[in-house]
Amino acid sequence: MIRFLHTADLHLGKPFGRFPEDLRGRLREARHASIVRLAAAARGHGIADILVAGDSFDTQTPLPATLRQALHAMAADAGVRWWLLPGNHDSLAAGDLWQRVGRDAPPNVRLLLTPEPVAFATGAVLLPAPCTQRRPGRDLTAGMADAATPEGALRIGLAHGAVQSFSEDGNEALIPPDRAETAGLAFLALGDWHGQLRIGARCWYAGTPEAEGFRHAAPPGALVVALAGTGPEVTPVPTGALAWRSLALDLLPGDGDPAARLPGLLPPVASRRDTLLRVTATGRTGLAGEGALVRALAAVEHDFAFLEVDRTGLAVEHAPADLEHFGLPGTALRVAAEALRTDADDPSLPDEERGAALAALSRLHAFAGDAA
Ligand SMILES: [Mn+2]
Repeated sequence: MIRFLHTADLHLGKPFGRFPEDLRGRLREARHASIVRLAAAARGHGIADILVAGDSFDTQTPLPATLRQALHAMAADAGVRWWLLPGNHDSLAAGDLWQRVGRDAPPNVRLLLTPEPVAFATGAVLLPAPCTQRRPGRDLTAGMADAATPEGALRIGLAHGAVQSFSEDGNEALIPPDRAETAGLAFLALGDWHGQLRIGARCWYAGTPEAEGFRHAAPPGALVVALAGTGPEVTPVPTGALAWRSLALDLLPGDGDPAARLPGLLPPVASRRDTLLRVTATGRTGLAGEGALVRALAAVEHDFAFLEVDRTGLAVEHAPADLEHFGLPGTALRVAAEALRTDADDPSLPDEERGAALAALSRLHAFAGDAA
């Protein structure tokens, strides 16, 4: 039986510019370490071949250290063979990149730089469709149907690109979702989509081996593909070192202290250093509830590799009784709070100003709580 590990979109050297400086280094390092984790996953399943369906590198001009250290990591386990396909980020237009890889690659790294069939194993042939440039503008898998392979050989396609367009005008560059069937492929290993996705029984996106956002629900990993007589058996195996978790917190006024629910929802303390967490608070709450939530999140913020709180869907309401919180009438805090409350309620003011007044009132509420 033919078995291999299908991965894609390692994006080695990705800068992760939207994250804080020190976290960027950890995210880049995790991408590099995914080489070791993929090799270990292959080993663990008794697999000798790893197919990378494009975008091994994030740019056409990776730093020399990114490139050399990646090749050294691949060389570390000589019992595993790596098959690298140029994707849209590291297309054949990056001539210098592929020249450097060709010069420095260890014997267990094979490059798929031409759309010619390549002997893969006894009875199996690879049909690579390397990206010629960032936007090739045509379906590079079109030639797979006509590719001549030995009688009875299993045909395994590798390609990088979209099967579905979200733009209105038709896109001729799309890979047809039934390409595996129309080209007589036992399996079509795709890259480009960064989440793990099954297109058909014989066609999958592997997704990135390490997550890069909160978007994809499936845990990042690679696919163990076994080509049996009845069709491929595809088994996802997790490879992510860092966990990206989303936490939804829906608040209702009068549901007591919403912050009290938080500890039960957070991941275990020991895993937090390797967790990036996004908390999305929605619903409605009072000033006290909001303040308690802000304090509860601030108390755990530094446990995590990253904590992002989205409160745009949370409506904060204030009540007359809230004013008691700011001290006696006539005192400085109380006067400031009353002025902000008046502005927050003033229908003649633009929404933006009313929102700013409410936000300031809520900050002042938290401050008064700390000062008390
Ligand atoms: Mn990609």
